[in-house]
Amino acid sequence: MRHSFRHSFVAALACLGLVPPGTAQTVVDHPYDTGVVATHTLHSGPNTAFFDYHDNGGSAANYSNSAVAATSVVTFVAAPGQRIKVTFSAFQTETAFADRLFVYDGADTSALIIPSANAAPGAFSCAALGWDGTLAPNNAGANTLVSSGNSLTFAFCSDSSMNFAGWAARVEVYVPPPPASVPALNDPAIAALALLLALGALAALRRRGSG
Ligand SMILES: [Ca+2]
Repeated sequence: MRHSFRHSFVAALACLGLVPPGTAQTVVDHPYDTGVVATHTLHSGPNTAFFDYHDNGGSAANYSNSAVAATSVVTFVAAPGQRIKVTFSAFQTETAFADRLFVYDGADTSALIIPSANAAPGAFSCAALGWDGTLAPNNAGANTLVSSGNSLTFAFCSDSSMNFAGWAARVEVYVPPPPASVPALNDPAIAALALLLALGALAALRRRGSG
């Protein structure tokens, strides 16, 4: 009884759009200096599954100091032909000497970087083009990344002091928006065309009447 009530309650929330339609495959915490690229593959099909992706401290703790970008790497992969969307719900790293999340549009860190506007901030810092502060990585609207292919790679760098809450993001298969709909009749261009057609028809009727 209790279970069925809970099930109904969740279903009702889902109808209201308050909970996601899919279920997280698993929680992915960013690797910390493991030296091994962690690869996570999304199940095929939109909204069937997603990853909850966090910094190495998970959802509750700050990220660790002294993360080395070269050995703290994770790659997300979707089925061939699909793309990946990442939506950040939280993002906070140090800016003073910059702890940075790097994003690469491909299967490893040799892929094209999705750059921030950040330059390298100093001797104790991480490299340029990584994302820091409270501006979450994005290339498709605020807080949102979309890959051009079927994989996306993240690397994280932090210096030896000062750490913050890090990030929380959802990683899922990208669902492209539907193609543009038929233009509405109130579209000015369509209205002008309709007017021209009507005038033409009127002129033809007049010619027929006078001929
Ligand atoms: Ca730091």
